Amino acid sequence: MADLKSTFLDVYSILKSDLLQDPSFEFTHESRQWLERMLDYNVRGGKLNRGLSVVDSYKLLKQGQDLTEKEAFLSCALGWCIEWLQAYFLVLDDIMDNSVTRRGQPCWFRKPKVGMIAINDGILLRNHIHRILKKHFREMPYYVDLVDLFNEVEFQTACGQMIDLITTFDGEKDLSKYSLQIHRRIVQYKTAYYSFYLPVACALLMAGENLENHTDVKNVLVDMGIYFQVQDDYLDCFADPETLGKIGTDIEDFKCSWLVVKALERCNEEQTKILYENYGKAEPSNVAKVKALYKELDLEGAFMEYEKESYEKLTKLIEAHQSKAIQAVLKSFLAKIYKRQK
Ligand code: DMA
Ligand code: MG
Ligand code: MG
Ligand code: MG
Repeated sequence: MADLKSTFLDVYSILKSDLLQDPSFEFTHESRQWLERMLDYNVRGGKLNRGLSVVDSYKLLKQGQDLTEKEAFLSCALGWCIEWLQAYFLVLDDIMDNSVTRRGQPCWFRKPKVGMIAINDGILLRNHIHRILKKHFREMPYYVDLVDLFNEVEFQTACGQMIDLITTFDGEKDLSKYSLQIHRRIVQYKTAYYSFYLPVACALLMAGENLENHTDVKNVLVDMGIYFQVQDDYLDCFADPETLGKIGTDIEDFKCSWLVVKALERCNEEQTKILYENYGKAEPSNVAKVKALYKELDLEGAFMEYEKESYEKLTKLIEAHQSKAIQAVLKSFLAKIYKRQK
């Protein structure tokens, strides 16, 4: 594992240096320096779960056979494309969510010399994915499918972000429109496809598979992604920001979070009033009242119950799959996120 991570990081250096020498642009010292700093700040610093999953999944699909040097490089490069996609979405998400920290440091747009330049940096990160794909995968038989996959998943994620944002900012703040169905739709699109389906789909394409034959795998991964975002919503309020690397803003932002939906289900009349009066306000005293109510309603208990049920449901779905290799891929994913603290 330590070995895999160091190979993975070596590939980052290669991809970065390609991008810093991209012949389609005449870099100056200054622009190259900006780009390098931006990449190191936004792409390299995460848990790398999504990226490493491509390599892990590809290995499992090859059933323990050793990867050739080229296969190892390509699976890492695809993993990094997902990390680039994630960096692109996060840089912009933090602006839209008015967030403060990410991965234990200030959000990129909060850096004094960055500000709204971060928007264009996000666009550049997005472009880099296709620079990398073109440079390293152009000759591969699955190139077109790969480009199409990244485009599809990016589209779905952007639509998920759209419904996250318009649900939040749709005129008057009205909690009564929030429900589990709406929540599910938001998180399916904004998180599940790019975080869970995409890494496995990349590995499947590399292994020569046709994605149309794997809709069952996709369905399990989408369910897993929904569970992952419920964890994200839970941790936003209940995790220690130090461990999580980010300070939660869902209460302030009036987000349709799993927690507020569950709270609405459990509130009596008086508690509902407290929630309506305090949810979606930036003042610490309002936020504290919402958090106190969440405790009172035992949302920690509700979440633990949900977590257990999801785990059991997902395990059953995985064990029903006909291929042992794919079962192994899916199980390793689930093991990585079950009861995660960050
Ligand atoms: C994130 O949703 C989704 C994308 C596509 C970045 P979020 O705003 O809950 O994420 P975070 O809690 O990391 O800001
Ligand atoms: Mg956010
Ligand atoms: Mg967001
Ligand atoms: Mg969140």
